[in-house]
Amino acid sequence: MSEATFQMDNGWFEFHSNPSVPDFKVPAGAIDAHCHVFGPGDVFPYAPTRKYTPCDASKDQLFALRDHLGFERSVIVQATCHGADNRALVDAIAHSDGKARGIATVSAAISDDELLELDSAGVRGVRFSFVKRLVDVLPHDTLTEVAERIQPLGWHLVIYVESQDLPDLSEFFASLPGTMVFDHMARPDVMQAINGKGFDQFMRLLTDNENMWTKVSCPDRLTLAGPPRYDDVVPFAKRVVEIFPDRTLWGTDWPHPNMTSHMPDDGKLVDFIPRIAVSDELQRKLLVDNPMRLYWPEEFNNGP
Ligand code: 0GY
Repeated sequence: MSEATFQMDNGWFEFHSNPSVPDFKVPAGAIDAHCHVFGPGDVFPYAPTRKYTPCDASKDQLFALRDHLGFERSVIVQATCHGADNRALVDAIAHSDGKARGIATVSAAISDDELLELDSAGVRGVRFSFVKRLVDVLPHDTLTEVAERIQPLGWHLVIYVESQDLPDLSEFFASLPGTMVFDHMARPDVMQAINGKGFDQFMRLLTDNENMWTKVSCPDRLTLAGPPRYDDVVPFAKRVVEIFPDRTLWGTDWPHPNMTSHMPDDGKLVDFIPRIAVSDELQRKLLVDNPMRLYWPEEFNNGP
């Protein structure tokens, strides 16, 4: 156990202390497929290579929010502030009573035994971030090697990229093996037309590559119109859900690292869901079936 103490960054926005109860009641078995744990830093130190120091956001706080919002399970995504040290993530999964699975960050030097250990711990994929303010991006051949090594485990890739970088990276993404899930619709510029070049490129990528999925998460990061309704993000996310109903996931993104405009009320984020997935069937696919297929396939294949 570390004695390290960490001071969150100046001006860091802490997560909402009292989120509302959503009006939208999520379907039974709903999964928050994008959330994080931060530290606590004195137990699970933040990485020396990190680009930001957050407030602590513990597994117990995450599980309390999950229950408050009505979700049954969580997919915890390794945040860049923990680098490739997945101990906080593994600890959270271990204390979740089987209700959490994880996406790790690994270095190219990870051994096969360590990958197997992560698999036993409940990890089901690896995240590659291409967002330069968050990470020093690894060379493509290194990433390809990692992507190939996780295939025998049945894992998938989670990709964090911003839309302006898609033209340069699309070909590389298409060359990677296995299922991959884009975070936050690859962060479209919602000021641009929904039929414009930027979003169209992302939609074409998904059309052309049936192994590609996306999270329709984070209206709070994409909006200019602002909370609580995030009206300007609705058409983008709704279109994705309607065109790719079997390849979409949704997540809170709690505790919302690096927000600068506002801190979302998590209950209001849940109320965004029925505006982008407008039928019971679309909601069930988005919140239950799709994440079950990726993260708990052994249960999903056996039927409910
Ligand atoms: C997100 C978004 C961000 C941060 C991270 O791992 C991370 O540090 O993902 C961000 O700053 O946009 O999905 O949590």
